[in-house]
Amino acid sequence: SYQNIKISTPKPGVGLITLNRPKALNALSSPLFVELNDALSKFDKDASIGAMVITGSERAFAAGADIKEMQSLTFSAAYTTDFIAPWSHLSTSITKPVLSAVNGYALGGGCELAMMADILYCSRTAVFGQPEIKLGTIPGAGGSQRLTAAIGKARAMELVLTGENFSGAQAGEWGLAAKVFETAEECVEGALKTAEKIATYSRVAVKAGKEVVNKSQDLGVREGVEFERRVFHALFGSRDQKIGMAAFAEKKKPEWSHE
Ligand code: CO8
Repeated sequence: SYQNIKISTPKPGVGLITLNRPKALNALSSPLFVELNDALSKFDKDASIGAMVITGSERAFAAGADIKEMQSLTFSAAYTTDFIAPWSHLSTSITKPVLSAVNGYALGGGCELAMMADILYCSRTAVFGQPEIKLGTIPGAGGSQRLTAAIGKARAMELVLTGENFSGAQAGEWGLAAKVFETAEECVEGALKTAEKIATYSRVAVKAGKEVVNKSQDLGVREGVEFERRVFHALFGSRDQKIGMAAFAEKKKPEWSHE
């Protein structure tokens, strides 16, 4: 029933969301975000799903927030309706791992959406950038913060202030992308395979793993290590820790309870 995205489950335990506004290079309009958030929540709640992948087309992951929608927006309307709020759903409410498989343009809000994912994969020829400066504005969905955390202040500042693009190959060299692929097809397949692998593990441990790594972005090292220790200790209360360690000792494959 979605108009702007497609969803499928192409591998066991994996939910795939494909952005699908080809005529607008997957520009991220408000209606698209309503659908994306709905699909993310449904997969997040679905016990058969262990991880998700967001992708676009070979030409565009997403060419940004929908400029035509924002063109006439006023400060008061943006402020009172909290215009950007729906964009936070992925990073604040989704607890299962999300991968982005980026091919073609990932500009502005498209780059920001890709960076909200827990793991970013791309093809060598993907085109990333934060070109908002050319529109008389700045990144508004976390781009300045996540890009800086991923590639360092020097490069991020240069990119945000010049609006210059960078390639998928550079994203890999700079540590923004975890893996870089030759073709779009390989990129999506690679993301699906990783998602499938993650989906085979204990949901409890995977959720905890995502949580502790993400906390490292907000906390200092000392507090982060303390947080990790608390979560690590807490996992001795899970059934899956007993199952996993018993299976190792007995040289068997663990059958996770997800409890
Ligand atoms: N918004 C709306 N429509 C878009 C967008 C966009 N971001 N990008 C492309 N389109 C549309 C074009 O208008 C065009 O439509 P039409 O056929 O009706 O004229 C169609 O998609 C195809 O695009 P082009 O003809 O321009 O295709 P080209 O291959 O010539 O160029 C580019 C591709 C280089 C990607 C070019 O389309 C472009 O520069 N797009 C805009 C990139 C950009 O500036 N993105 C940043 C947008 S601002 C932003 O994302 C701010 C995020 C902050 C948070 C937002 C909160 C809501």
